[in-house]
Amino acid sequence: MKTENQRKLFTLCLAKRKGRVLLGMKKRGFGAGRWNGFGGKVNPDESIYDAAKREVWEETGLKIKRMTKFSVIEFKFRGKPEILECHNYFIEKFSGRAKETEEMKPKWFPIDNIPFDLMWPDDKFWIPLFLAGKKFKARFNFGKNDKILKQKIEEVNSI
Ligand code: 8OG
Repeated sequence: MKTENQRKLFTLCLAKRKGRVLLGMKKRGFGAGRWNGFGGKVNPDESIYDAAKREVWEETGLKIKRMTKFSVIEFKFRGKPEILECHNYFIEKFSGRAKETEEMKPKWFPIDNIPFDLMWPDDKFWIPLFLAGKKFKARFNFGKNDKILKQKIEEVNSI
């Protein structure tokens, strides 16, 4: 009998304002050297939403006022049994100014100049959907050197 792969919950949050998107250069750990949104692992004792809020605060110093989920993406790496289930949020309202932290160096990018070559390779496939205000579910299977082996993106009405 095939057993269900173990799931690990993650969050990823993106802010968009006046034609620009806030990204952070990850300075250490998983995904270091890449621009990304803000997020991380969900702790066992917190909700996914609270985990997303906490990570944004820890990584940028921004206080979330309103945030809505726009997608769930599953990531699977060849040779690893677990599935990373990443819950993605659009930061619609926040207060404060993004500052550099131990983990991230933030920068606002014009939406027509997003540094896809310096991001996770899947991002160029789904960030345009986020920018267009779509909701979706997706799955990416990675092989060696983070090469995408298989992908599926499905737009949905609600998530
Ligand atoms: O706690 P840690 O910083 O290691 O969490 C990893 C972060 O990276 C988390 O926000 C989820 C996010 N992430 C992946 N894979 C991918 C990906 O392929 N694209 C993007 N944009 N983010 C990813 O774990």
